[in-house]
Amino acid sequence: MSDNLVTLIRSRIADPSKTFIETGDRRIFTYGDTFAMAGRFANMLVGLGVQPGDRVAVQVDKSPEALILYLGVVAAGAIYLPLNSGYTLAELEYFIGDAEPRVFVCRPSTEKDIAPLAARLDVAHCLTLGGNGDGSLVEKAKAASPDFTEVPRKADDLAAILYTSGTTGRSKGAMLSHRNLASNALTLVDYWRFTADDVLLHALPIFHTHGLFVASNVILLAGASMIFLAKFDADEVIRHLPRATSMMGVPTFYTRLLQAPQLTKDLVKHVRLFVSGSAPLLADTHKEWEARTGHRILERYGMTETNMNTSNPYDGDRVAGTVGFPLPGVSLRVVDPESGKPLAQGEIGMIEVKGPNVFQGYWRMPEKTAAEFRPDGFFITGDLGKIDERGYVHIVGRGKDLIISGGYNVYPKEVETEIDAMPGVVESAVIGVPHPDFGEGVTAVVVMAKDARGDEAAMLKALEGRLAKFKLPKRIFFADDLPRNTMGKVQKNLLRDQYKDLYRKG
Ligand code: MCA
Ligand code: AMP
Repeated sequence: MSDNLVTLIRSRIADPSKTFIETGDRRIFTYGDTFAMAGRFANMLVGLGVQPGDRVAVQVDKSPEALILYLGVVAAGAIYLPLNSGYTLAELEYFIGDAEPRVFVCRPSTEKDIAPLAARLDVAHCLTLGGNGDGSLVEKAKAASPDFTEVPRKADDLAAILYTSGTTGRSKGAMLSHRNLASNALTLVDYWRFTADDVLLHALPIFHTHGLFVASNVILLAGASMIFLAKFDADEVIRHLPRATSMMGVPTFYTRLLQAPQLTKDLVKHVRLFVSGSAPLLADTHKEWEARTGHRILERYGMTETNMNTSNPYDGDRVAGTVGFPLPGVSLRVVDPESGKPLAQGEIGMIEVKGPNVFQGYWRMPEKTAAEFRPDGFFITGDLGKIDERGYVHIVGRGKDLIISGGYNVYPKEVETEIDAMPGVVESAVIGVPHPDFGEGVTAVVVMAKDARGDEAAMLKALEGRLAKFKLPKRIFFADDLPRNTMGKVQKNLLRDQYKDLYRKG
């Protein structure tokens, strides 16, 4: 029997006339339309020579067609490789070189830059897909048959690769199998009680785990519907909330919506579930949301490498400031980061997880993969936490040098490397400090050479072509030196403390 994820999805859809996606401007895609379009994409890709295991890289704007392309790629037995639409050409060069995709799908507007890059890096085909479903991909697919039988896949075969930034600066491709995706989404359908009657308000990007696997796979496996917005816009979300039964978002969604006077109990009376994740949700936001809407946000915890690990309960107490219990089938422990020895309940240590959700390793990086697993198969998350007396998991910090800004991860090393390469720069430290909108604001402290002068605006401009916008420091400061401990290591905690009120309102 085949374990192709798309075969599983198809087996759960009873009524092809049921709406899968409705866009903000009321374009409707039924499940029948969806499978027909996915079939055309799959046939076309096979016609282009795409073989099982080949990578199909995609950097496009959010649209129903883009999500259906994911199904087409996976149905064809290929590996779907979505890329943040904000990545610059310099960033793309690395991803293409590392993943060696056979096909690259880009926006019509970026084709003139990406097509030559793709050709230089031996990508066989560069196609386009626009936010309105325009472009050469859809044009070519029109000639293909909608009927396609999914290419048989084994449970451990890869369905997707998602790049996560690396602590050393180089991004790592997390390899996710059909089983990884199917098992986690099926668990979430049950745990969060999704049924075909649900309507999810989907305002997340679809190039990361949250919007692609958590939100979309859950809806597909429940045979439910979604209102699919091109991006998060508080007014648009408020316009559509009355028809939704659920929404998933990063904390910034919730803090922004709380600023809207229209957010009332009445507006959300149809909603049964609000989920938050990807970054810590402040307990204050949780409380304020309950006071305004009557809903306790359900917070869960996941990673690109593991999909979802824990969740607050659907029925029991959703405790603010915790990420709930390990999901069924997921083993979670807290250990001493150095020795790997399990710690007593209540003690703070490294969170490690094991289960069918945990990825297959980093693409072409066997040493990095080996370094992040214990011999008994537990994956070392890099998150610090504890388990309380009721079994709730608390995330109390990060062992890894990571900033999470509006739900996007930024590894300081990557930004520091770019800054350090600039003329006159001796060294830099990039930190995250509290930010009212993004949770953490990327901030750089730079030491210039004696005869050089630091210019914040010029540096930011120079970084723009190199790094995606969400990675850019919101501010750059100059200092005579960086604080170091006796081992010579930069004490980022002191810098974080020094700049902690930088973005505070008032
Ligand atoms: C946009 N900007 C940002 C961010 N987003 N800067 C820092 N952090 C960000 N996240 C920049 C824009 O380029 C712009 O720059 C300026 O900030 C203001 O943009 P704005 O219009 O306010 O932004 P937006 O377009 O409204 O986006 C904010 C957002 C978005 C809606 C919070 O970032 C978003 O959708 N985030 C969700 C990320 C996500 O899905 N994460 C899940 C990863 P300028 O003014 O210079 O043009 S998966 C994951 O983490 C794990 C697995 C998990 O557990 O889920
Ligand atoms: P990513 O690499 O984009 O997959 O981000 C995964 C990281 O996001 C985790 O390792 C955590 O540090 C963080 N994260 C995800 N969900 C939560 C949450 N609910 N609370 C705190 N941190 C979270």
